[in-house]
Amino acid sequence: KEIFIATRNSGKVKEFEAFFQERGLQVKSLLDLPDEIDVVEDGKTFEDNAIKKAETIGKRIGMPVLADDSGLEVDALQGAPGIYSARFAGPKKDDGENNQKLLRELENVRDEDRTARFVCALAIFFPNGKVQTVRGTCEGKIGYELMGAHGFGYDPLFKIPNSEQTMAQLEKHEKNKISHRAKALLALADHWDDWAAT
Ligand code: ITT
Repeated sequence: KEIFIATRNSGKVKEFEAFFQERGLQVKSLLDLPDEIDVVEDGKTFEDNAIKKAETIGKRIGMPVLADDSGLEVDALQGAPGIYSARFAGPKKDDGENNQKLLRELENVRDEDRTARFVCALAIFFPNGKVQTVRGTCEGKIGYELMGAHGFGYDPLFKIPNSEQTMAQLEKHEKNKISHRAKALLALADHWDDWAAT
């Protein structure tokens, strides 16, 4: 059995694989499809964008599709970069440039004011047209330097509460116990039987 994830982000794909393989499902994603299907992420919330990705791809391929819209909310930046996390430093910029921009913006912010959270909204599209969403969050603080080589995105700057470690210093299976994505996936698993039956 397969589950299709409407993402091109290989960091996300690896985390979904860890979750679904344990449950006997094989993960397919946009990275496995040759043609370029473009989804414009112009929603106002993580949920809006996740729904748009799941629906657009789901209607094309006619099977259940899961989509993830996620990002980092930094309190000292009034919730930025938020839904713009992937393109914080600009449309063609990479994770490294996004992290450098975040460090610059927080240059004069002291440790106690560097609180932040990761947010993950998942949308699941069913071939009967129904869409459902769940959300998971993970609280932390933005560090002063990049630490760790695991994970992706802002993980090397995201310090876990009551720990000296960043998310990128955790092994994948450890991140997958505490992350925003893991929490959203557990919420999805709670609802799955009900939603799949309707
Ligand atoms: P898809 O739309 O194809 O799924 P994307 O990378 O564009 O890929 P988003 O629009 O949801 O996905 O942007 C999410 C960004 O938020 C991502 O590029 C990271 O910079 C950041 N992010 C999300 N989850 C993260 C995590 O677990 N660890 C670190 N950064 C994360």
